Amino acid sequence: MLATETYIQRRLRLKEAMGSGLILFLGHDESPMNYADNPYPFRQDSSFLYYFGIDSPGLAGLIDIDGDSASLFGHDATLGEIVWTGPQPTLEELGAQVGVSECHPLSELEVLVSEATDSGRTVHFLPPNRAATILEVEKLLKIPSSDVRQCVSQELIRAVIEQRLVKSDEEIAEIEKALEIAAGMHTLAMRMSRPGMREQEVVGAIDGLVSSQGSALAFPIIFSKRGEVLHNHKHDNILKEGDLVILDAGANSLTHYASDITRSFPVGAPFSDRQRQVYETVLRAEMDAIAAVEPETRFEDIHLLASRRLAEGLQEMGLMKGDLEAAVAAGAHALFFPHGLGHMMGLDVHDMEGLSEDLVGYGDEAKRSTQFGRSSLRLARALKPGFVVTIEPGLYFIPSLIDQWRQENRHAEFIDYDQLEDWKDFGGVRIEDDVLVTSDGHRVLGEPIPKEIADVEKLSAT
Ligand SMILES: [Mn+2]
Repeated sequence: MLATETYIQRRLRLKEAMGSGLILFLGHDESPMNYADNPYPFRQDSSFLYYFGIDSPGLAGLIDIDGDSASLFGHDATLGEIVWTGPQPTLEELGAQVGVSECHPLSELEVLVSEATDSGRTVHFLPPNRAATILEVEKLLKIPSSDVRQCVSQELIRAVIEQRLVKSDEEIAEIEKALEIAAGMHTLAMRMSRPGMREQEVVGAIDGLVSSQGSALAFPIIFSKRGEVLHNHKHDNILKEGDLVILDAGANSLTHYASDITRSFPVGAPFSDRQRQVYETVLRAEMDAIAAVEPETRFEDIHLLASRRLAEGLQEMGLMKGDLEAAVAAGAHALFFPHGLGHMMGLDVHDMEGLSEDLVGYGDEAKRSTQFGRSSLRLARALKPGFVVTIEPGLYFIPSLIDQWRQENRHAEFIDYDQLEDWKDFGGVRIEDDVLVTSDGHRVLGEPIPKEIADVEKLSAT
């Protein structure tokens, strides 16, 4: 948990940003895997965590904008529950940790919310991420579950996004703790990956490292020699000498701030010439994109800069041709780079994507492109000090996409399809770091994790 004063100040700022009414934050409940007593690992709702900080199920928070108060709703463990769980802090004790003194049973929330709506007051709430929360809103606010998503408070969504976008020093320190765990995950994978191993062995070891530190994964691990499958969650390949693998993995700090790092490395051998060419191109794009991070620069422009660097490398490899500026504008490079350069990061690895990907990444100042590749860009807006973003260019050789484009002769003036035939078994390379926008530029967060070829080979190819 962060400092008590942090939660008090966050609620105060939110209250000041809002007009009137009540703000309702519903925490998550346990979610059953197969029956109620066998739940998935608990994950609190991120906005509840941000304003009320308590990492336990069965809670709700209410901020009275006009009445100048914040209350916590939940229940004290019964003796019957304590037999199974051991002694638990009381609701009052939990509230005190986050500066809330008004603590009530959950049943009183329903009464308070009913009274408020009956007297014409607005009850603001955020888009629920879970079906169970939608049903809770239905019960509390008497809104049919099918209408809940249409009734969320746009004013609240905007105010929360505005506030959570800018990270404090306390939050940056948490993200760097999460990065320390990620560094361990990546160096462990580089050290242990050997020919003859199944990918899952490496995944299991990384997972164990995270768990042994009392932490959890920020998102499911991507570890594969089939790096061209962007969100590849299968780990059933056997590693062979000279395979190039992608590891995209991050952990949470104990307060649930995320890290998100990608490295690509060869198994049991130095980079081959071809791997080196692709890797150096991606690394150059990544480093140039990081160098361009500063306040007021539009992230979409950095995406385009990275895209140009990738296209230049592809031209050197004989895979792209013609006017590269025009090729990137037309989206031809997206055959090899079909995703966006990065995203916001914070309490969620794609920060606040559950509130609105467009409002977080584009706001009112940018509009999402419909072009293949560029349409997947999650973040386009101008950067501000305190933003934490990922920079994660990649190059991929996706056989089915190559075949389809070749058949359509798509962007044939920019792509040498004959040369490309020979690359269809390459896989992919991605390199990703987490970057803080500072008042005069940027800072790559966390201790450096090897990414220069010599350093990667030192760890992985021995
Ligand atoms: Mn990422």
